[in-house]
Amino acid sequence: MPKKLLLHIGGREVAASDGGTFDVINPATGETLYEVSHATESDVDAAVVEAQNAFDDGRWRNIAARDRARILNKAATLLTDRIDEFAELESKQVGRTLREMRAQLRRLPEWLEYFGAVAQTQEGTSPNFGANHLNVVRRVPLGVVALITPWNHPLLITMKKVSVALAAGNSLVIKPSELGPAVPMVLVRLLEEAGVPGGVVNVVPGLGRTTGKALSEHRGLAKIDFTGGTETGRVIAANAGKSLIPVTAELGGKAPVLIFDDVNIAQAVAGALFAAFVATGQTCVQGARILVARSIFDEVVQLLVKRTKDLRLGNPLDLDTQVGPLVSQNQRNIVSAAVERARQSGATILCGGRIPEGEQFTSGWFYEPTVIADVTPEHDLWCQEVFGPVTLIVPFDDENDAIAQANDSPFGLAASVWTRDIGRAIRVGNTLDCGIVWINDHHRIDPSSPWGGFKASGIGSENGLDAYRGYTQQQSLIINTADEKFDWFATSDDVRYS
Ligand code: TXE
Repeated sequence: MPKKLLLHIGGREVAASDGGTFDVINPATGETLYEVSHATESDVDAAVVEAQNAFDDGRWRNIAARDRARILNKAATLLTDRIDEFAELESKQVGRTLREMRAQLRRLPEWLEYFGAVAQTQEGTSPNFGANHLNVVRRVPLGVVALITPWNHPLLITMKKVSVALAAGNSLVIKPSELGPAVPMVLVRLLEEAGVPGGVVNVVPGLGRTTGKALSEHRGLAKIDFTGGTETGRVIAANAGKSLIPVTAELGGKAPVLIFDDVNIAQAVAGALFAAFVATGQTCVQGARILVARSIFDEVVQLLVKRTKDLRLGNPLDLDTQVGPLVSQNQRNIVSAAVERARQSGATILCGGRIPEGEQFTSGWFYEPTVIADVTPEHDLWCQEVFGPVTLIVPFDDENDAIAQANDSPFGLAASVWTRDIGRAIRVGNTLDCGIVWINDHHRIDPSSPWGGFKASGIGSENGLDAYRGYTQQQSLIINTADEKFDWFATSDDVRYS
């Protein structure tokens, strides 16, 4: 029997106002895991109203920063105690391997601790306004913020946004992905158990075209923070524009992995393999184009293909499994259609490129890890984000050619550069047109380190001090300290005019 999940509004669990539900399916088995209440437009409105009431009466934002931080630290401790349970839930609902989810979720308490510390160490400024005035500038929270999150790292991405939004004193309405709402919903209960007052964090699960649309069009919001596809990002940013509110958007990518000829080939290939296939390739920073110096190209191809064929595909709950299924039938259709188009337009499928055979794969959305050669800028696949276990491998002639190929993309989220030449690493890193560049590494993240894209990969960034600033606004208090009369329109001479 699927478990029931309700909306979370005003500190209470409630059914959708029209009784509607949707199902969450385990992508590895096809089993229905949850029957989730589907928030209607009026439920979304109720959630925004509750969040606004919580903001207006100051039940969270007026708590001293040190006490807010204590509550966030308590939530971090509660989360640490439940990592294994949450990792298993996460793995079942989106098919990410248990070994990945344990490793990822173990880090999440750091976000609560980091932003709690940031909130406590924030200080205002006092610009030099002049002799007769004292100017105090401080940062205040925004109000009700909408967090619209995807399915690929359900809890990590929710945590990145929730921790900073709460630390800054805002009230929240979260619309988790319809494919992975369970763990974000359990997180809310955990936050309230730690001491976040009811009404401060509200959750309205539902489909994007209904609940997500209603939330992003709601005129009671002070900000929208979105992670998802670029096309959805454009729609949401347009809605934010109509309300004249800021939007942070973390969107698609097609991250290049640049491998120069001075590397240790085994290490660089291990890095490229991780970049391409962690999360079954369903991450915005997936190493989707592996660019390799021509002199070592054949050797890298040979080893990469061997290592890719050796990856263990299977039940994500099995700790030996290295690659799980795709999140949904739709996502597998997108992946397999992209590979077919490439095949038909002359690309060479070096390995994978098909649905695996075998009893264990029949009821899930599995796809073989795939490496493709002979893809040029004329192919769709050069720029198109596949969001699956598919990577391209392409030779380059020299540093300039590598940079030109890497930057030839509408996206600009991330890249990695593999070389032992420190000068080259910095030179190339500085020239890449993207928000995150790893040198001899890929996909590393820290709550203190900005994470955001250039070009069609997004607006603004998560993590770090800038993210905190993005959840606050400046208020300038200008205090008259002069003991003199002021009357601009007075007719007598005994007053000061300026
Ligand atoms: O994302 P969507 P989907 C990319 C990836 C993937 C593609 C589509 O290429 O193949 O996006 O994936 C909500 N108004 N990424 O369909 O639709 C939706 O309910 C308001 C990259 O899953 O963007 C969910 O909560 N909200 C990515 C969230 O938006 C709407 C992660 C993301 O869903 C909405 C995921 C609307 N009109 C996919 N339509 C990354 N950057 O990591 C949908 N939503």
